[in-house]
Amino acid sequence: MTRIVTVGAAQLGPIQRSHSRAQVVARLVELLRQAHAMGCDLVVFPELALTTFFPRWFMEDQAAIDAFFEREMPGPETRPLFEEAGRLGLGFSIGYAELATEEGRTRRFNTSIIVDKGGRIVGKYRKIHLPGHAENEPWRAFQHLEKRYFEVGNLGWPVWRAFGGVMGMCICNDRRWPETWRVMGLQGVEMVMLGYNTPEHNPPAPDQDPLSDFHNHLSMQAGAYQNGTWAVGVAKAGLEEGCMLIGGSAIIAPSGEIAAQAVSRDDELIVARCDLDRCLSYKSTIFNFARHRQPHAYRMIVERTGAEPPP
Ligand code: ING
Repeated sequence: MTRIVTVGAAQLGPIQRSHSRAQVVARLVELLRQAHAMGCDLVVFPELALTTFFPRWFMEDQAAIDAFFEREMPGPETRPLFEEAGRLGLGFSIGYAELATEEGRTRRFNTSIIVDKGGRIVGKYRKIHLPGHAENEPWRAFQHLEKRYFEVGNLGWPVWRAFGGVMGMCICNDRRWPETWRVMGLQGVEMVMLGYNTPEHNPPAPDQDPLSDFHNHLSMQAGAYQNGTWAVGVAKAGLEEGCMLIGGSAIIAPSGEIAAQAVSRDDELIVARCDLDRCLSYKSTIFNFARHRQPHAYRMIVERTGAEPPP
């Protein structure tokens, strides 16, 4: 039996600060149309796909910051995306900055959703691993203030039955942490969708810059293989407000092999026919968690936050 989901990874080129949401949504709609022409069931868009990556700037005026957030999803400017997807019979996943009122207070998250072919939001995820820093660090060529502008996600890493399989999400820096993948692996995930905005240069660690693309694929290929799941990693890429973001969007099989990969740093759709039953070989043998894992030996992973070397 094969359960094929034809997936489009819709990589975005730069979104400049001057680009309106309407202009961006038009680009997303064009990518939906290309995906439909290629027979896709599902399209994955990047992290914070509606605006420029604003955490690169130190801002103190909350109204200026909140201009980058969505108060409703879909809202007036994003509804055309939902409508076109419905017309084309496509599901999609998209990342955006979420401004919500919960428990009587305003909350701000780096969020992604899964929308099914009927236009229903079937899943929401809020980014848990927030990289960077919370205070202005003017020594940097550009800031990375996700710890300032977003709260740590409060939804865990759920998975949902959709598109004939078990679907999950994570966002950008999450992909570098094996815990992210394993929590979804322990729920039987068969496809992890994720978007990223990854600068080529990381001011605190310039030695790693030449390996930015390698570390991107290493993280996703490892996560996919070690949990017997497909992975769809989608970049916002290119020179965005003077900051070069890596591309390298890829669709990765449960074997860890790259099934499709972007070759530009612009808007680019890549497509793969993903047979979800390819997960079974890994989940039933080498990564049969029930048969092989030894949680009693892993307690330190949950009980300890930072590394504590011996005296
Ligand atoms: N971006 C980066 C990522 O983890 C980062 C964080 C910045 C990593 C610079 C390395 C260098 O891919 C986000 N948005 O998490």
